[in-house]
Order: sequence, then structure tokens, then C-alpha cells
Amino acid sequence: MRAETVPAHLERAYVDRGYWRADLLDDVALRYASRTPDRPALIGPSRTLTYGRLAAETNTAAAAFAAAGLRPGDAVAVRLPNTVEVVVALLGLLRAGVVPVLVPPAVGEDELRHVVAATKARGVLLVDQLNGRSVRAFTELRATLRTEHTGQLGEDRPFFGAFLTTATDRAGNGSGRTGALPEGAYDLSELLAGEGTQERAGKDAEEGLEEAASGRRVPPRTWRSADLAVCLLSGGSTGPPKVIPRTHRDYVHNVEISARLAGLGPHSRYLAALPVTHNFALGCPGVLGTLATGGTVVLSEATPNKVAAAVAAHRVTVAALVPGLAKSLAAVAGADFSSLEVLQAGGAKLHEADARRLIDQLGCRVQQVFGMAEGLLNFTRLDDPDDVVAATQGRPASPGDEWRTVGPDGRPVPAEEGGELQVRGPYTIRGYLAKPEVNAAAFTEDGWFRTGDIVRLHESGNFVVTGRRKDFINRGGEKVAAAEIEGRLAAHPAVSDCAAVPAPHDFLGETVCVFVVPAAGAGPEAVTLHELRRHLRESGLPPYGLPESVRVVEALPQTAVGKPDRAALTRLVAEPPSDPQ
Ligand code: J2J
Repeated sequence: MRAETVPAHLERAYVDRGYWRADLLDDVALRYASRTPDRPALIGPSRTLTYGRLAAETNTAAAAFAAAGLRPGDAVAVRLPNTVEVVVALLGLLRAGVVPVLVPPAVGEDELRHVVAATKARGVLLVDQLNGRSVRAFTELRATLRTEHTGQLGEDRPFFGAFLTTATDRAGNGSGRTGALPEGAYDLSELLAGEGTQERAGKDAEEGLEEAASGRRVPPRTWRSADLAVCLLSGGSTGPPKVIPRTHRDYVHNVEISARLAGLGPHSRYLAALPVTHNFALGCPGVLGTLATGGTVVLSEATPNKVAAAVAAHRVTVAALVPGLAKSLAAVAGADFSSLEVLQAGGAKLHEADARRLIDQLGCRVQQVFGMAEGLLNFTRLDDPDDVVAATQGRPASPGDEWRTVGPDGRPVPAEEGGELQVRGPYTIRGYLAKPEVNAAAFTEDGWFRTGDIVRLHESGNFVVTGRRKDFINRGGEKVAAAEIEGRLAAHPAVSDCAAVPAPHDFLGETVCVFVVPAAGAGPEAVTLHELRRHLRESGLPPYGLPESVRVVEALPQTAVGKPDRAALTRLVAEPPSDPQ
């Protein structure tokens, strides 16, 4: 498993300009362990770790993974919630040369199976849910690999699994998991503590493992910064997720430029509420950027109340949220956001009206982040004027980023007029771990990534995201971007959240259906079809963009990281409502 290679002249340029260095991602994340060993690195729901402890536990974990049979170059899928354990496991895998394949917790079993098969993963780290669902998933994954990848599971190396028993599991059955685990499976907490792998200890020396400072054995570092560090999943909400291979040197650059643009330093307290198994909270700047600059990571769940409580309890200075979660913060009664300096909003479009409200209500800097796990990150800068922060999704983070806008025929168009964004650069991949035909569709022959995002260059030099190539509603040939309708609806005082999707139509092909979540205190009568059409017409939306139907809902369905799930909404509209039994 390896990343697509970069042409030699670009590789030289990236190295010469200092974008690519020899550093490994885990070393960058732990560089403060020797400088400030007593400062807090991670504050989790169950415990706090100093930098010194984090470095020690990383070594212990790496030795335990090696003792359990994992080898440098193996891949292991990690689907764990935001806990201290997921960070220790991630750094431990990296230290052992094992490539973590990061899977957000809400990603389903079918997708997980697909990802394990696509990466030929040798194991999984999962939550041990009550009723043993994950243990069953583990045995099924093993069976999948046996049939789909004959020979992948050598007899001497059983498929590896480790299960994290969460607080909820403990509350449910008193003392955590009690049943025996299948062959090759471990209790993750015990494993991270270096317990339970003695049976292999004698083999370590034969297999060339080095003794670490802790007295345990970790593999000698035979890999380099050009090698794979982590795999991420694409944010695309249709079809199975695509696997994104990121190298040490590209991700280190990703993390460092993000940390600089978010103003992180040793004083920072970063709230990871979005899954740390997603690019945004992992490395933009996320957990890794915070550690790399000596700050403290606070781990939390992604609900408005939990976020508000964590911000107040730990005096959080920077938080990264999706727009829906960011908007719902203002409604948390009695919340204290006085410590918050920067609120990063990204993952889906933060509409201008919502951005202005956020800036007013929270009294901190808002930073729009338009990023993608494939690479390119755009940030509004902390010193951009409020008007620019509200109206744009930022500009590329690295001086090495190249971009262009193209029309439907793939030819370049003026960026002021808008077109599909194509990018390449020192941290943007040149291929998925996927079949050649998938890559031929997603990348040009000369290595540009077709983002699928439609952007327009704002006079400030920042991008405005105006839609996705596929998120257009085609009403009898007249096309309107869903984002165009949503931006205008978001300015309606009775609308808290909304999404526009195509509804099948016999004659026109498609018409516009809008899903609306009414604002607090507004009833369904405030968001009738008649009223919404009036509002949209007055805002200047052309007639073919006006919705033909509206569905009032309590919340929009979300993808694994909390973006509006357009595919689910489109399915809802396409399928006739099922009869209640
Ligand atoms: C509009 N659309 C956006 C934004 C992402 C930081 C932030 C987000 C992601 C992410 C990420 C958007 N406005 N501000 O990885 O590091 C949509 C675009 C984009 C796709 C990528 C990060 N921010 N999007 O969301 O890989 O359509 O990454 O191409 O999950 O989300 O999704 P994903």
C-alpha cells in the first residue's frame, strides 16, 4: 500500500522550499515531550495525560502492538470515539510503523468492511459495545478478509483486534466486557498499558525488535517521511468511502501550516469535539497541530451541551465545529464562551447570514475552514475583516498550493466567474487507494485533483463556495445550485437550518424540495411553502429555483462527521413515505 508518486521536479521543489522534511508525524506530535513533560497534553472524558506520560504511553502502546504481531507497513482500521485512548493508540501505531486507517465512529459496518478490504488491513480498533456487536463485526471482518483476500491472513498472524470498553458499556454491565475475546483480539486499555501480550514476548528478539527506553521493544525505524503515515476516508456522501493515503511529509506540512494559521501555541487549549478520526479535528490543525505546538487538547462529544460544558470547564481557546453545531451553541442557556478566541467552522458551507450571527453572538474570531481529506485546506485569516470572514470560505493554506477553476468541459475559466476547483500541491494526494478508473475520474493526467466544488474568487482573494458539481437541481434543463437556495433561506428569521434537494418530477425531471428546521420559537406556520417562496423571490432567486415542496423537520440527517446528509434527504424525497403500521 503506497501513495501515488510525485514527478521528480515537484518533489525537488517541495523539499527545496521546506514543505517536505524528513520528520515523522509522531515525532512532530511529541516534540514537546522533552521540552514541557509536565504540561497537560490531553484532557479526556476519563483522564488527563501530560506530555511526558503521553510519550511514555505511546512507546508502551507501540511495543504492545508489535508484541501482538503487527509489523511496520501493516494497516489497522481505527473506529474509536474521542478519548485519550484513541490518541495514544494512533501515536502508538505510528511509532510501530503501522498505518492507521481512520474511520469516524458513525461510519457503518458495511463501509468498515469495505475499507478493511480496500486497505488489506490486518486488524481493527473498535469500541466494545454492549451485546457484543463489535466483537461480531470483528469476526465478520476476519471472515471477509479470508474470502476476499486469500493468503492475506497468515496462519502465524491472526487478524488483530482490540476493543475499547467505554464508560457507557461499563455502566451497562457493571464491570465492562466479561465474555472471552476471540483469537487475536485484546482489551484495548490493557493492551495500551502493555498487558496481555506476554505470549509473544520471547519471539521479539528473534524478530529484530529494539528495546525502547521503557524496557519494552519497539521496531527500529526503517520507514521514512515519504512513506504512508495515515489513511483517511473521503467525505463524499454517495457510494462507499474512498481511501486517501497521506504520507508523513505531506501530513506534517498539513498540520504545521494549519497550526500557524489558527494561531496555535503552548497557551492554546483546542477542543476536539468533531471525530479525531476525521481530517479536520485530526490535523487541521486538530489534535496533531495542538500537540505539535505544545498546547492542550480537550476531547469531547459533539453535542451543543457537551461542547459548551467543555469550553467553560477547561477554558478552551480554539474549537473546530461543523456549521450546524456552531450555530446551535448560541442556544445553550447560561453558557460561558469567554475563553474562546477562535471558532473554526468547516465541513459544510457556513452561510453568510449564519456567520454574521455567530460573530455577533460569540464575540470571538470566526475562522472559516474549507478543507478536504484529499489535501487542500483553505482558511480565512485571523486578520481578515469580518465582512470577508462572513462572506468567504478562505484561501489556500500553503504557498505550495496550486489551483485553477474549470468549466463543465474541463477548460480553465476565469476564477471571478466561478467554476470547478482543481488543485495540486505538497499535501494534496495524486490518487486514492482505488481502481485506476476511479482515479482517472477524480484526477487529471497531470495530477490535478478535481475537487467537485464550485467556487468563485471573491475580491478579497478568498474563495466563495457556491456549490458541488453534483449538487445542482435540474428543473427541466434550468439548473440551480442547492447552496444558492440554502444561502438565501438561511437569512429567513424563522429558518434555523435547511437543505434543498431534487424531487423527481414526471415532466420536468426534477423540481426543488426544501427541508427546513424552524428556528427556536418558530412553528411550522412560519415556514410555509408560500412564505418561503415569497422570501426567496424577494431575495432575487430566479423563478426556476423556487421550491415546489417543503418538508418541516426537527433536524437534518447527518453524515458521519455531522454534515447535512444530502444523499439521505434525496432518498427520502424520491421514496414515497412508508405507511405507518
Ligand atoms: C463548503 N463546503 C465545505 C466549507 C468542507 C477541514 C474542514 C473540512 C474538512 C472536510 C476537512 C467546507 N464550505 N467550509 O477535511 O480539514 C465540503 C467540500 C469539500 C468536502 C470535503 C478539513 N468544508 N466542505 O469536510 O473530506 O465539498 O473534509 O470538498 O470530509 O466538504 O469533505 P471532507
